[in-house]
Amino acid sequence: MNIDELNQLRQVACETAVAAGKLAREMWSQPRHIQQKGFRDLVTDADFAAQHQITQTIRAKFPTHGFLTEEEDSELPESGPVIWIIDPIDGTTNYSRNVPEFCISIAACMPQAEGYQPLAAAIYDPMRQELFSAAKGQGATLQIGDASPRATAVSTVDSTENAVLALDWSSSADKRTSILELVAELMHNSFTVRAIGTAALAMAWVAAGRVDTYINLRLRPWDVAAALLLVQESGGAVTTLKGNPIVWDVAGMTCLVSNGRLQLNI
Ligand code: 2AM
Ligand code: CA
Repeated sequence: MNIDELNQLRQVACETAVAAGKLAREMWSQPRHIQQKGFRDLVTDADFAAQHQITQTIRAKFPTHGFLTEEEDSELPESGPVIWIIDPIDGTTNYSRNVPEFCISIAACMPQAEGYQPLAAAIYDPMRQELFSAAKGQGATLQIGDASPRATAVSTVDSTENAVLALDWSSSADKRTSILELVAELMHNSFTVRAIGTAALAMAWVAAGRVDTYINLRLRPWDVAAALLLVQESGGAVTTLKGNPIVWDVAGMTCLVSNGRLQLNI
């Protein structure tokens, strides 16, 4: 894929993420219709509305492309030369309770034998009007409001004792136990530990050097795809806890996101 094609994917990812963010923000102050779709797993009417708006816009521009979306939609084609991996609202628990930490995550990916290669990505935080975006080999940027986009870079922190570590708890009991065991150790060795509630935005913050690491033991592809490219294009790495390449799996993926300089020894 040439640079013009990559930039076109990035542009569409950005436009659709910002438009969906505006919709989510408009719906923010209205009463939410909230459903429980799984154990400790919520979906709201805003998730469905944002996803529908995003997928309709992308389908009109790229009729041959496929989709992998968090919210089920049997009308969407699953295969194509490019797969759009979309989380219409990442941080739904926060959103449903009016905690202003959530984002829209959109990635255009090349399907591979095992998993996906993100080509272009956008993550939009509508409460702060922060647009993170990247294209493969072209770097990553953060645009705040109407200001010019600026290149993002991971932090230079290279010792655990100075590191701000971000994480999320996961919904399952066994993953929470594992995270608690990790935190029991890291809490004493690190500067501090934050739980964010939106994996995609926390990973974008690693890309922007705001936090040094993010750990999650059960992420889905739509939580990871866009942020993976942002982190890589900002000089960081997304691996398993042991530092191996991540294993794409819709059932759940373990991810250690870091600035590439820290050795956590976990
Ligand atoms: P979501 O808000 O889009 O559902 C916070 O714990 C992070 O984990 C969020 O990014 C959230 O995404 C994700 N998450 C929530 N429930 C999950 C589940 N059952 N499996 C995997 N990830 C989940
Ligand atoms: Ca979601």
